[in-house]
Amino acid sequence: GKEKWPRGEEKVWKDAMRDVDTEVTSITKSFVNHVQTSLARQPYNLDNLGAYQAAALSVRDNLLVNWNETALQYTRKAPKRAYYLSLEFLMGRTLDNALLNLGLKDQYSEGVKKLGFSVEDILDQERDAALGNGGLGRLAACYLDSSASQELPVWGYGLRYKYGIFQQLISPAGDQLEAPDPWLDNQNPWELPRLDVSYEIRFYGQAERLGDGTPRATWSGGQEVLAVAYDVMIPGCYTKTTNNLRLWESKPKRGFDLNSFNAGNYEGAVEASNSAAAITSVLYPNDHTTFGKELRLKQQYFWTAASLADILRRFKNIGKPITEFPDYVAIQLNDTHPTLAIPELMRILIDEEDQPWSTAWQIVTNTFFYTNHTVLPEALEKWPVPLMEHLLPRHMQIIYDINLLFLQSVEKKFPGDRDRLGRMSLIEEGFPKQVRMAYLACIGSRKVNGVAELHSDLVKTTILKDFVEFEGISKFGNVTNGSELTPRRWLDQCNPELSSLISSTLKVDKAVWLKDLTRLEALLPFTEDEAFRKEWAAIKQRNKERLAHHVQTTLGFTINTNAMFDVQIKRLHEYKRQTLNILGVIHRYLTLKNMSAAEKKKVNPRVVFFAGKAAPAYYIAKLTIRLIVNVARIINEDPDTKDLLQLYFLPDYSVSLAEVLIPASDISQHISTAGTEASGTSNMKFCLNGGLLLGTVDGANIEIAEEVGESNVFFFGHLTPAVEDLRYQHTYHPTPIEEKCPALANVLNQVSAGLFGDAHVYEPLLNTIRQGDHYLLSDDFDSYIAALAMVDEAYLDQTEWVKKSIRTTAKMGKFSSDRAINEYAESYWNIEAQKIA
Ligand code: 7GP
Repeated sequence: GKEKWPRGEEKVWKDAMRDVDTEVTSITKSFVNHVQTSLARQPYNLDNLGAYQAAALSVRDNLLVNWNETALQYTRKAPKRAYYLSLEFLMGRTLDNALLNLGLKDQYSEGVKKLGFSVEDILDQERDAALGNGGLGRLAACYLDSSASQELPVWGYGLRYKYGIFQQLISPAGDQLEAPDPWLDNQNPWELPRLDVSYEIRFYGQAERLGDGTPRATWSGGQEVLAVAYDVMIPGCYTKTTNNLRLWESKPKRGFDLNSFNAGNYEGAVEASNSAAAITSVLYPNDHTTFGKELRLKQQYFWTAASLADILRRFKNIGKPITEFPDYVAIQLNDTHPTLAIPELMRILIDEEDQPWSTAWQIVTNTFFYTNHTVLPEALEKWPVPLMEHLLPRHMQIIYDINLLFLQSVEKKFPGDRDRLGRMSLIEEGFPKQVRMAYLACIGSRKVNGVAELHSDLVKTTILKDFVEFEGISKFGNVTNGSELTPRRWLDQCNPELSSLISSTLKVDKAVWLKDLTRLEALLPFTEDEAFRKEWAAIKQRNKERLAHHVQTTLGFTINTNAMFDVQIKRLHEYKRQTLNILGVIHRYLTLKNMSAAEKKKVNPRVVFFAGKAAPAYYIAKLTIRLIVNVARIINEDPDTKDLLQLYFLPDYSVSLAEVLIPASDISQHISTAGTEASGTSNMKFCLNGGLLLGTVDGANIEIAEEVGESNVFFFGHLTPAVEDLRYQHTYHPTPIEEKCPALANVLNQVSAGLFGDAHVYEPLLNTIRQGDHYLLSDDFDSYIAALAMVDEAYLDQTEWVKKSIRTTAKMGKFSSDRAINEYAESYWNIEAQKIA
């Protein structure tokens, strides 16, 4: 609304089309050209949104050339390729990333400036592509970036949801409200509709075995839906390689159902067409829980079937026999969501390609790879057999066949062990019976991995223990998520000042160290260089001011930038223990309230930030948000404490918000109950940006501490092996919290008494701790408070703190997604880099 235009000078706009070509003038020329032709708008009369669109279209032209060249060379050389099947890709914004990867950011900044725009304002117009919930989806996005940067022939396959993750609003009472995210409302310049690439996908209908001595069957009738491809270009960093992410959209097969139409049932016909379009309408906003909704299963099959059909068509173009499929194709299953690809490939090989069962199974088990992302029992996918039989009758037959042969081989190895057969069956007994997707993914894959050392060990010793005993340990591996940290986005892009300081200090071009993060180790000697430390600290300070400015302009709060910035940003979940953090904040508040003025003088001010979404049906997680918001309301207004303690819940956490928060953090919290966070990935991003880590001995925290040294992280809490015993104690020999942890009891009682309003509202949340305390808050509270005190203490010595910060960044080499993707490429997929000339 406040924008002023026309912008720039009319003469400059006119001259733009006539200037002799230099790098910058060819940019302005292409920009002005897109304004006039693609956008059909008048030049010299354009708002920031229009400018963003013109810039995006112009950058897209650059990408398209590389994208076509990459595709052409892959087709010509026909190397083995890998396909990353993920129901979520949390891409965030594209323009800035594309500019940096192309090495054109400075030229574009100059070009748009000539026309009267600031590149920052333009970049800010882009809406996040938020087709994901959290870690799993962001990891997929980072892996695509790294694959392209490492010149690896990898494509992503996902769904083109009309609505991404919901927009989070906070009501006056502090409740999370969910609004739809119509991210495609302003045309998306980054996708290319491929109306020529489409497949017919069947649901329901009848499956009949031929009964001719072959395993073949027919599948007919039911509903047929069209899958149409939309392609998204994935540029590599400082390379021509530009890979592809193919997203499927569902459409009715023929506008609408002709049969109903002929029968005069117009409404029925429109309904059928709506139900086809509904398949890709919305991303399910739950992570770590399964719901058993038919539409979700439809999404999973629709996407895996379309992707496999596409992969198969490409393979067939090479002209090799189908038995060589695994020599040309590796398919990575991002958790169990795409597991139906296993019975679907069996169906194609048997029913359509007429392969014998054993050949088909041989092909399948050499093609797929399965990554597990959580050991939480409520997140292990299961589908009711009756639903599967109804929606996918042929696949259910195949799953039964797989199970029969599988259990026969288990019986052979462990004769008479009925318990074991029951435990390992793909079908869980009960009402209804359910298909255990993790087991199907495991036996249908060539290799299985977890995402950090501890997590991979837990996979092997808990949820897949029987499978390790049966199939042998060598099938089970680990690829630590160095991943989620794309060195480009999560340093160069979100923290440009730190990036330039590193380049000038190391005397190495960023094109080099951004692609070899281990080079950061050369920063270590500079911990002793006072001038360097000063500059390092000054950059952190400016990043804090940038965040404060962002909060001021978007929310109207004034933040004390002389305070320590303490950040916890992630999905709201009991296992991630945001509740522990907020109870710790209350504890600090109560302690400050009891201090004398003299004591307060010694206290270092702290600002605590939270951000994150809760699944809409996750009542306890939503109560935690409400508590945070209401505690903030009280303490930020309290004259006794407000200079020393501030608390903010920043609504609508997103990739873009993370890009502002992460570089500004002094300390970040990763405080899951030991053994519950598979890896965590923001922990690495904070550390890369010189933020220190306060955490439990869990997930990738452990490996981060191994790299940076335990003296540079703040660890607390019980260790994984103790968790089971502690839970047993809670259940069978509960000790009242008053006795076990008086400090925590006091905090809980203050909340119950209504210190933050709504006395009764928080009881269900508090009761999760008072009764059962599954996530062990009462066991870890005291050591948590002690760790927070150690952080305070350490922060007082700013020289040593900055040294820790530098050391932390310097030792993050291992956690590059480039390293992770190379491990997948070499040890799993067996694919090689392809130089695109
Ligand atoms: C997450 C894990 O919780 C997190 O620890 C890990 O870093 C991340 O995956 C990437 O590996 N899991 C999910 O986001 C998720 O939805 C359920 O898991 C399938």
